[in-house]
Amino acid sequence: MGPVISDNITLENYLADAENASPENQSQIAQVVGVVGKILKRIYKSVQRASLAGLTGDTGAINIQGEEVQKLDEFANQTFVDVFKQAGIIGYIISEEMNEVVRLDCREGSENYLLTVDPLDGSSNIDVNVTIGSIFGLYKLDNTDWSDIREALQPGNKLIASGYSLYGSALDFVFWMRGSTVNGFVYDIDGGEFILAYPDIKIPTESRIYSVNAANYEFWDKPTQKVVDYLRTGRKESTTRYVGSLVADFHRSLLKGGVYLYPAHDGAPCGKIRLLYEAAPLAKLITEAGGGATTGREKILDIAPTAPHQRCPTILGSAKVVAEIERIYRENN
Ligand code: AFP
Repeated sequence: MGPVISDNITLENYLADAENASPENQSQIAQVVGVVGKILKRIYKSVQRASLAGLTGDTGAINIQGEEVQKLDEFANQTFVDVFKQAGIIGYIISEEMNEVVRLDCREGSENYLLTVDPLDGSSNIDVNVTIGSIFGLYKLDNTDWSDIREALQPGNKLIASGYSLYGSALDFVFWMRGSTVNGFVYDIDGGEFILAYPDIKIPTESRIYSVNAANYEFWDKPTQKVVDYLRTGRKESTTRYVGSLVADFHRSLLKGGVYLYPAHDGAPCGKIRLLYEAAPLAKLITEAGGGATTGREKILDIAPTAPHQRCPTILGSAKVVAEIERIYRENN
């Protein structure tokens, strides 16, 4: 799928149109997406200057996931929190980089909105100038009458918007909001605006490309090994692409077709990908684009989260390939 450039459709125009078409439903969602767009521009600027501005390398801290916190992780996380604090349009933000959900002061009527964020996905690629990105999901909670966030978390099929950015050779912003299709915007550095370049994205239903860290092969269970054997040798002209940044592998799969897998393995019984910050938002987006999203054994969008930082085996991709993978799991369990 190639870009279709339209100078007229900026992100701002697109969101204004969405609000006008359905003011009651869309207004809040469009505003949140607009603020996310602003944040992405800020993070992109810092990513571009990271090695000159002392923003590469780790902070010395270990996050709740047990991973080293990179300086850019921290910067990106703080940017999301600070900008949304100022915007006053969501009640809560929860991030891969924070232990606890953060309650934000907001205007009346916004209290129920919860934003989930992976502020910088693929952080191990920061220092080597390989594509990284941010992922977000937006929920409207049923109520705010809870003492522990775990009581309020919802499955991915309740998302009302989700998307991701790519900080690569360009800044891309791809998202879906309730009532709309999946659209991709590219940042025009000269004009300082996001321009619609990939309208109404639909993922090809078939593809020979698969993305998986095959070094884990011997640690996978038998059904997973069978799945990857099938992807590798069971189809003609199959080929592997693996960047090691979910956003980058996901984006290629979305535009060209393909499948991304991060299965469970010995030592990581739920895999590595975080349900709330990565798997669910991308599962929702790819499903809206006509693709599939599964753990192999259940639909990612049906998983009711029991903890903010929980992980799930993650398979995202072209519908026919994902259906075939589900069949292999079913028949080999
Ligand atoms: P980081 O953001 O901690 O680098 O994790 C990235 C990630 O969750 C995902 O973006 C990659 O697809 C996956 O990890 C790569 O993991 P492996 O290095 O185990 O293949």
